[in-house]
Amino acid sequence: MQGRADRQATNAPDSWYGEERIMVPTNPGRVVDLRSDTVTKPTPEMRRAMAEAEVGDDVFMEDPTVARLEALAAERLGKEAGLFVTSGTQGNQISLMAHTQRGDEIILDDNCHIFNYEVAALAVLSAVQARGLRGRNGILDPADVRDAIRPPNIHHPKDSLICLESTHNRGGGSIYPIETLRQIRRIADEHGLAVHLDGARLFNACVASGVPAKDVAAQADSVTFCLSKGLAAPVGAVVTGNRAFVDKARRARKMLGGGMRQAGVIAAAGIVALETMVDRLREDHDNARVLADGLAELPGIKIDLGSVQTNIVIFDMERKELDAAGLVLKLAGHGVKCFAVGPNRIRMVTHKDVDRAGILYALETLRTILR
Ligand code: TLP
Repeated sequence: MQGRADRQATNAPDSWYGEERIMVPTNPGRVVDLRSDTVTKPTPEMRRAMAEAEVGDDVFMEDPTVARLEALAAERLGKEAGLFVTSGTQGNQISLMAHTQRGDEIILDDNCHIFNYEVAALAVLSAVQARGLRGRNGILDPADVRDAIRPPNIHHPKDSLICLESTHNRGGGSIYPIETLRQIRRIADEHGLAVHLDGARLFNACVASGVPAKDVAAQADSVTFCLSKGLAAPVGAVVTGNRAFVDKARRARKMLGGGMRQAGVIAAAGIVALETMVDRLREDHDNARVLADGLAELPGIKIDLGSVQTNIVIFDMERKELDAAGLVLKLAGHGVKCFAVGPNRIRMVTHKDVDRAGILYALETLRTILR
């Protein structure tokens, strides 16, 4: 049994389900890290750009590299302005703060990141109430959204915002169909609600679906996307929207201590990420497909192949003697890292630092364990 201090010191959960942060033995020989695309390391080009970045004080709005990244992000998404933030979580929470008033209600799917993995920040920072709906692989039915919007009444909270997520993390990397987004946008407009899109993996969705980022972003008032997931920058996300929204968001960022100074050093990597790393996400999707197809052939594993649309692979264990946490531990012993996301559910995420050989090794290891 490890002490609390030990567990906190690792700061890398081996499971999001049940007891967290128990160190697992890893095979020092070979490591295939499928825990998340957040583990990707910056490319040599990013490191060079960071070393050479022109910088200034970004709280004074004098950092030319940050300004360039924000303009590039806004342009890619067809929005008026962008704001460089420290993380996807910060981008989402700043957006909630900018869109809502204390006591409002926000509508979201109950499996989304904002509701499950942001430490209840919506309640703490924005003092809003969440109305969780059950989506299909995280994708909401527009009719459910319409039904959830409350008519004005002295007893009711005011519904002010709909939050969507694409690709959807706990939905297994699922993509919001553009027509569904359009329908939800129309419903929001009819009722005067804003729409925020958590597009942490927006470019995975765009590359896989062929729908341009601008078309997706047009369905939302604000969009956050991450630079430090599949795009492999070391830090950061960008929030985009119209100028008035971004002005509010900038104040909220400052309030949270997210006003950074010579942030061009990290923004430089974000520019390289946007300019060079988007198209290669296809490789991650192809690897996820190989992984999913291989998993489908293994005994005691249940996987919905149709749900694997991008770089996230979620599957269920159907064995009495081995639960998800047990399999995670066994895999880690062979250097294959992944997370349990439920008692019998495991998530694996493909990314640029795991190549096809790594995927085949992970499958071979699974085959050996489950034989
Ligand atoms: N997701 C992480 C964990 O926090 C769960 C991961 O490994 O997938 N929105 C979505 C849809 C996300 O998946 C994440 C990160 C975030 C927001 C937050 O991004 P960061 O980690 O930059 O705060």
